[in-house]
Amino acid sequence: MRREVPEVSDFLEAASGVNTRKAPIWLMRQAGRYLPEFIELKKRYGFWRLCSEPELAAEVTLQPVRRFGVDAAILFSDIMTPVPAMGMKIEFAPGPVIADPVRSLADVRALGTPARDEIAPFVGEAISAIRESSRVPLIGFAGAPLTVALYLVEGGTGGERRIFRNWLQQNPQAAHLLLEKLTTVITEYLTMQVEAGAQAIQIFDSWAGLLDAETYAEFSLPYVARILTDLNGLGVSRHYTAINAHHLLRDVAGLPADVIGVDWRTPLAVVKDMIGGRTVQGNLDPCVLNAPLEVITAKARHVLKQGLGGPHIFNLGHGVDPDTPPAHVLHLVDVVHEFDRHAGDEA
Ligand code: 1CP
Repeated sequence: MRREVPEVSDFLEAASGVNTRKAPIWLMRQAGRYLPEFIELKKRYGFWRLCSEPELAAEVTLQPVRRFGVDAAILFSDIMTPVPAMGMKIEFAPGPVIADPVRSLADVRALGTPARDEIAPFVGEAISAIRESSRVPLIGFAGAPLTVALYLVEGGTGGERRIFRNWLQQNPQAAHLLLEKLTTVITEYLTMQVEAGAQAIQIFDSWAGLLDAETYAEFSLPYVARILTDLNGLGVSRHYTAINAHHLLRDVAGLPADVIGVDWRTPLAVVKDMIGGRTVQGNLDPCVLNAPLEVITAKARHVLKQGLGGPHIFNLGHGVDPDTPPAHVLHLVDVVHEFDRHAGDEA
């Protein structure tokens, strides 16, 4: 069940704007919860040890590469990994839980902005270990400031996130200070990942779509733009994905990212028209992976056709669901690899 890593990377080519013959594929949340080999390790060590022990994080990162032959690995970690060094206690059950959430201006002022090498040094060690043991291109990642802030303020997962939306409206000064601090820490954290060997950087703005366009333009857009601008010149592709963000697309398209990811609601053809030759990433509905194989084939080919005429990195429209059969993921990878984008049909 072990697959080889190809010599020439379609992923790195497509991420740098080349209209490759094959669409490279990686999947958001490709390591983890639906893979039996992950579930076994998690039972033995617990989620946080898998993130914080470099050898374990490296092993989990490479599991989907070996099993499926995906074209890139994404570091096994979480968007909340930089938060403990800022002075917040966090647990996972399984989503992030914060017993003492951030609420007042004083709470925000008390948060630290640790130096680059103090944020999560074990992540840099995991990245070095992965680069030493595999040729597969490695994606580092972070949450967007807004999305990380949501967990810090809500304190837990679930519900309609009204605590956070109320908080933004009631405490704009505290909100901007929190987002400032997160922007500083996330920029340093991502720079550290690149210095350690990450070859691309993915920013997840999973909760951007909660906001109307005006509120997004105030509380997320400028902070993401600053991170992307500061990472320019590091020689890696910068990927940004906002979820449920069809109504924000004009702003998202204007961001200085090299690769724009979208969820399954937005047709790739629409995005391509807005991003002027840059690379599009996405966007099969993760639920399709629970359908019979012939449905997966047809729907994946539909996404592939939508991506023609410019650089495309195939992905899901959000993370792999926990109940996804691994055999269906393997089938998807094969369907994507068999599609000849220059012929517009199967190779
Ligand atoms: O290969 C991979 O992609 C796995 C590495 C990874 C990544 C990229 C994990 C492991 N988490 C993430 C990013 C992440 N974490 C995001 C952005 C992407 C997305 O929207 O899916 C978000 C929003 C989180 C927050 C988070 N952490 C959640 C979601 C909570 C919610 O609000 O619904 C959860 C469940 C976690 C814990 C977590 N992170 C990762 C795993 C495998 C798990 C589950 C832990 C377990 O199995 O107990």
